[in-house]
Amino acid sequence: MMRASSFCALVLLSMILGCSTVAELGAPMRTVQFYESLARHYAPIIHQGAVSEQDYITVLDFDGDWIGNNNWENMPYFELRAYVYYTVIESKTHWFLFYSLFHPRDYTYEDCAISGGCHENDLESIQLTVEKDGTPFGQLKVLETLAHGSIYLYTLDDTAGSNFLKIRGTVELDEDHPVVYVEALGHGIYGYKLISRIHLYLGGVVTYRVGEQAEVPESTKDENVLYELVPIYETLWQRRAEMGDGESFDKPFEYRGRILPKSIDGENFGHDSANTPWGYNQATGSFLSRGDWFLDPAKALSYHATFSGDFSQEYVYNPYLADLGLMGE
Ligand SMILES: [Ca+2]
Ligand SMILES: [Ca+2]
Ligand SMILES: [Ca+2]
Ligand SMILES: [Ca+2]
Repeated sequence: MMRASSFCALVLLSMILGCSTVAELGAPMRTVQFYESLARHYAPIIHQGAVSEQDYITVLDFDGDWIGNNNWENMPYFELRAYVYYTVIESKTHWFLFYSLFHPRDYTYEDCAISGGCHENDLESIQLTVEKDGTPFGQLKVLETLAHGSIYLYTLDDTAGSNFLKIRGTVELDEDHPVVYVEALGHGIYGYKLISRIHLYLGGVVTYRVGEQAEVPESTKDENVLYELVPIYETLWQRRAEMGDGESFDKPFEYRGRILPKSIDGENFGHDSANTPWGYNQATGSFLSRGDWFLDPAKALSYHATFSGDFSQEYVYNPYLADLGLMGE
């Protein structure tokens, strides 16, 4: 995987070669490094329900290729090293930190051949909204977690409130790291502890924390596994044009006149069933559209929640809208 040091070297090389880089989009090197340290500062502590190794988090290319539809088959033959995808987008008043958890399989306790509930690849995500208050890492205001068809909203105090989404609870923090709970099997993410029959009687919990290396859990009860952060912009986003059976992604959709894949390519027990980070359609109501949660988070959060104080929808740094030619539109 590409580490921060090699990423910075790549940015530097790209600048020398005159390629389009994040540096040209108004983010000098120190800013890219800052965004990584911000993402690390708030990186979630993940309590992952685990019935089997199929519940371990990893990267889309865990099997050494970027083909989506061989991941179900390859899962048993490769180490499931722990990674969490992330990105940071900045408005005039807030930072939006998006983290995605990937599993090669979404499965059921019953046999997948008869349950009808399984599919190849699985990506569930969270988003943090952090107010820029003049301190180095600002103030966390809101945690949102994705679980299947819904987005759940959690706050810290009354400086953020409900809007399209109801408040589901208070963000649980360990220092500045929000604590999240991920289901075994289907991998929905919640901000509160899950009580499920399967967790209690059949499985364990793997606890993941951000670190400098990507570890493999020793068992489904491993309480101390480190994960490495992987930038979405440098990995998944760069492959967004690779769509179709046998590619990384599939299911094109139109986002403000641009074509993007809404799914990771897959075919076991259902076609192209896992979303891309920019392909979610949950909690859109009558105001948002598919993709806004990731691509235009200031718009999405202004609809999902309310915030005391200024909440700007003007971006200082949004390389995704910039790449799509949609900044300022
Ligand atoms: Ca693959
Ligand atoms: Ca397959
Ligand atoms: Ca899932
Ligand atoms: Ca497909």
